[in-house]
Amino acid sequence: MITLLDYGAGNVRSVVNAVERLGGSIKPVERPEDILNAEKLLFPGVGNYESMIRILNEKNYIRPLRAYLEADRPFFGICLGMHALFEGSEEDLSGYESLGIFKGRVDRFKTGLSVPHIGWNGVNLKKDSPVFRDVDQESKFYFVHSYHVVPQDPEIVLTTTCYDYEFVSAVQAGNVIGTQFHPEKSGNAGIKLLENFINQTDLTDRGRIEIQGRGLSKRVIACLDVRANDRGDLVVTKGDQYDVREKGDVRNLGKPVELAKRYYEEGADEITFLNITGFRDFPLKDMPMIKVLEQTSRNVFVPLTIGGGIRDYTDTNGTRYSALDVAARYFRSGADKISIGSDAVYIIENYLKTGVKTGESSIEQISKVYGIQAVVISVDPRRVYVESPDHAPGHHVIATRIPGPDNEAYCWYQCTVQGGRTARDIDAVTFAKACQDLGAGEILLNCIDRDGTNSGFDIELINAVCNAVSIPVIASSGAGCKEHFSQVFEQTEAEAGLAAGIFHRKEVPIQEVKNHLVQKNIEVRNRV
Ligand code: 1PR
Repeated sequence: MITLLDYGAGNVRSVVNAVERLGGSIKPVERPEDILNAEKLLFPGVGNYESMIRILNEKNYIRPLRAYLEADRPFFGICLGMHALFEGSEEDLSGYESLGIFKGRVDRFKTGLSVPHIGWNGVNLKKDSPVFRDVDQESKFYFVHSYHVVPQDPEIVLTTTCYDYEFVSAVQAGNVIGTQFHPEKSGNAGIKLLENFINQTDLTDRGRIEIQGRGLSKRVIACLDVRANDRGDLVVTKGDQYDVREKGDVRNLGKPVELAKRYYEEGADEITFLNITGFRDFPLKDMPMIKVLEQTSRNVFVPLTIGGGIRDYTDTNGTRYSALDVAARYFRSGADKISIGSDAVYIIENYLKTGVKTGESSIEQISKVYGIQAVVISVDPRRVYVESPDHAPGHHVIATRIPGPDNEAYCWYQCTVQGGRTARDIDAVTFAKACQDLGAGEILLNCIDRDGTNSGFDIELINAVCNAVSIPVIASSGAGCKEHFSQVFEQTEAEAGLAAGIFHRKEVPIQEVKNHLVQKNIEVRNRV
């Protein structure tokens, strides 16, 4: 029996699914005494340290948790669940009592690389631990965090990982284990770690060893645009420059849950669902995407992003739902990240007018509770050609190598909303910078001109946005062959390449993309 410490802001569904897939059974902590009665305690932590430590104090969990840990009882903390073992975090200004089991603190990354550190990275094993038994040393694990632990005692370091510098990515002292990465989202390697924790009776490490891992991988993401067709069936569709209809019908490329499982098994590093009519339907009405997430997260153990319709709503009865309510429902159903599209454009337009961070926007509210790493902004820009930069005052204009219809040598990228239907007077570079300001963790950079064309990613657009932000950028739209992925990773700082059509139409298997990237010496996660 595994006792699960869920403080209400973690994506515990994936952890539950992983443990149940291993034949384990889960009992949630409901009262402080459940902690001391636990045989083995699993603490998945996602989001914001301050919220987590406040909730642990409010629920009177700190003392029983400290007693359990000081008795060296079997414990596995994930991400924030590991941070909680230390004396405090730079992320926490509240001054709430922390567990202080390990001497040391939690610091924000000090690096010129993108923060949060999102993606698949290797680990350097420092101790021979039963937890890593039969785990392929070439394995990569999924990280999504802006802070990392800084232990005072080197003896507790179980693994380190390299991201600009070597940071501690897992700790172990006796039966107390913590990992920065998410084993429940790290494919078979992660599942094996959890299996070792569940099945081993004696977890204590066997002393020092030295095994070197490899660096952060570029991510290959499969994207499923989802909507109801004219008969009301939920299908995976695909636009051609956002037009999803073919001979009058909504293109039907398959069922969301089945396709997502296939892509996971083919080696996709993440799966993104976009509910493309979300801007007009109320996602919690008949909750189509909720069921898709619940079913998908039972068999897919890599990060799931859900977008479409993340905004405030008032339903037909006049009941108001905030974007945070919608996001919370998605997180509880198995999502790891949410993606905000149209609402983000409206938010940024207001923010740029006033320069004031109200704390009320969906971007700020969701990142405050779930952490910036859980908030993706999906932007849908299109090229607007101009004779000179003077013809686009207030916009970020680039000199383009792809001249316009009237041979214009300049262009800017205009943001759109409602699935590209309405253009807004704001450019994608200015927009992306402001989104980062408000707490977005990642930019999903679509491109209407390239969407569905198989003509390759818009390298100029991606470079313009990557040069403007320090958070990860996902290149999207236009992938037509495996070479388009090596091109975008060689010519831009994009940390991920996303595609839809070539995967749905089975033109290029994901594994073929990865094998090609390996041949081009581009770091990828090649063991699923
Ligand atoms: O505005 O918060 O409700 O979010 C709506 C979301 O749905 C946005 O993220 C928007 O990008 C997306 N969306 C809305 N309408 C469409 C459409 O196609 N009619 N999809 C749409 C946009 C972008 C990617 C696509 C890549 C790769 N699709 O999902 O998969 O461009 O395509 P490719 O590899 O086939 O070229 P809100």
